[in-house]
Amino acid sequence: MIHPIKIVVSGAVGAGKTTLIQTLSETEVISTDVVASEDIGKDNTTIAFDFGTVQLGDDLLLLFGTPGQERFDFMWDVLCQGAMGLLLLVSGTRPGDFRHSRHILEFIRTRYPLPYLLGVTHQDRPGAWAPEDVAEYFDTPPGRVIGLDATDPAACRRAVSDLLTILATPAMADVPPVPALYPVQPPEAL
Ligand SMILES: Nc1nc2c(ncn2[C@@H]2O[C@H](COP(=O)(O)OP(=O)(O)O)[C@@H](O)[C@H]2O)c(=O)[nH]1
Ligand SMILES: [Mg+2]
Repeated sequence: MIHPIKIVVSGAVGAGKTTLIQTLSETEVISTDVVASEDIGKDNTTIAFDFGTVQLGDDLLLLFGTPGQERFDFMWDVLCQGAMGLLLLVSGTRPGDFRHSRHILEFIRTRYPLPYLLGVTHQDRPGAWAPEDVAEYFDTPPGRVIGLDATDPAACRRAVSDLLTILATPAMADVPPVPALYPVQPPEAL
């Protein structure tokens, strides 16, 4: 029996969301990348979502990647509806984005308290932050953080499989949202 499980892949621009979905997907990725209209440090940006699928054992994962730019944050709400888990990607080579990444995690989890895993990408690059150090920055247990190279299929499969383990472990799935750094609007204000 196949169980489709919707997973949201989020994170700041350049974290590796599109790359991870392209690396993992066994079906042709639906992508909404366009040429960036402003300088965001790379040529293309995702404006609505990326969508791919991957089968892991009995589970069919539906992967929805969010846009990274804040001006598209209305899409985060749309994409989180019906989701069962959140994979938040953070580039280990862009510590300047950690604060914004933490804000994204809070923004999503105050509206949708989804079980989550932090994926620290670019682990194949010299000087990348180690997952344990990012866990400390996010004030989150080390078991909720994994390091990966988003271009490596085995590493990406390990990340989503760890997230599935978290979903299946009630004690981990129920962790409260990370403490807020910013005041966040209550859901009824949306
Ligand atoms: N070496 C390496 N490059 C990566 C990794 N993740 C993403 N990239 C590259 O970083 C750039 C931004 O990735 P992208 O998937 O577009 O980021 P997004 O904005 O989160 O969708 C692309 O050139 C990717 O090929 C990684 O883990 N290792
Ligand atoms: Mg993208």
